[in-house]
Amino acid sequence: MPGEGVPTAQKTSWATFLKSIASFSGDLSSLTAPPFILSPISLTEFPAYWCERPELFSAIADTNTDEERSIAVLKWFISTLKGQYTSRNEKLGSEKKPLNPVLGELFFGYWPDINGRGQTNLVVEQVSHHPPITAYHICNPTKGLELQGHSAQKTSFSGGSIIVKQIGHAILTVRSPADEIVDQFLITLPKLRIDGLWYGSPYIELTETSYIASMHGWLSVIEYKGKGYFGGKSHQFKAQVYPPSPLHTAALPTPSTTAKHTLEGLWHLTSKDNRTGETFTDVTTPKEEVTTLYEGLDEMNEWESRRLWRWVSKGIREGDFEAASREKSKIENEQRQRRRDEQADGTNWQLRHFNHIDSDPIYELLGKLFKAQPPLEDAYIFKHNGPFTYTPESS
Ligand code: HCR
Repeated sequence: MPGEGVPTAQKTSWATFLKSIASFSGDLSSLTAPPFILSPISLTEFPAYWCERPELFSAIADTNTDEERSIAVLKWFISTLKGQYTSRNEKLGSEKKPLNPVLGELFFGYWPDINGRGQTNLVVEQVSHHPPITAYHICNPTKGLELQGHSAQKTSFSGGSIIVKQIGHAILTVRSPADEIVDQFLITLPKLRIDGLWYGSPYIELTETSYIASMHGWLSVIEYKGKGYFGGKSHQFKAQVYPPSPLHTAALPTPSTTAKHTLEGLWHLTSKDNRTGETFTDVTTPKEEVTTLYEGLDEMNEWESRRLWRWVSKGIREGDFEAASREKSKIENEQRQRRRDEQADGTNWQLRHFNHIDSDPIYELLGKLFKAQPPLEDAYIFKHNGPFTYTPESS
């Protein structure tokens, strides 16, 4: 039934919200949404989804060949999708509108070293507010793994759904114990469709194609389909892994035209290797949420997401939306004042953990494997060399 997921008192504001998004293109985060659809979690926490199966991330380093490594990267990537795109439905009942981070907002976390997999550390910084851009750095120094990326979104409305084009990419670097680069991967992000709006129960479906390209010429092409395709199931994918062509040189990676591996299934449940029939991914087992370095909010730095939004989140969680909105206005006004002060002083906000570059040379090179669009992209490079030791003061 239309609107059945919407509380009676909010049906009118939901209809108004839907009308406003139907004629809107750009930054959805700036639109005011009815309370029932608000999430108490900021977008700066989302990069943690990349590592909620830390053993699959660390397994990338335990491979012996370029081919094995490319398959391990694909396995880890597919296994992150359930967390990235369905966890709000599981936790909060439907997809929700996350808190829109302020410029300079931070999130730090880690996954501990268990059974020799090494500790994995996460540093996130909101590097732009308008448009919202979130930069992240995930590293497992013991295993020589480093994932660096940024994420922004461009939204439009089509056929009753919100279409979200993800802007940004991630680069995964694998290093030897002697700190030499063994492999590098360019990871692009799928397009999202937010369905179920009419019913007030939004959920994500992934569409079109994303790519993982390695510096040795291996290329994974991942196609996403939802209900109505290949037998009508939600969250389907088919990944084809192409080996490097014999003509490939180290300077210019080129994949062959025939795939060597095909992996297929449901990204939120299980998938199989088509050739062997063996299970490829299985995300039906529990995942491991990130641990924040300091548990108590008072111990955290004032820019850390959970501390910064604490009263807004409390209001949303407890259904006290007046308090949530009052606290949100305080944060927004403080931000506006900061920008005015900077303008008056002729200064600019300085990023703490990332440097911006206009064009990412790794994106540019590895993007040639699949004719990436756009052919050039900017990037945010982690400032700290070697493992970064976090303290509330250092943030
Ligand atoms: C589109 C979205 C904000 C961005 C979220 C991203 C793309 C962020 C990067 C993560 O790695 C993956 C990810 C997952 C989320 O699905 C996606 C969000 C879904 C909704 C939200 C909109 C800004 C809010 C729309 C409001 C709706 C629910 C009515």
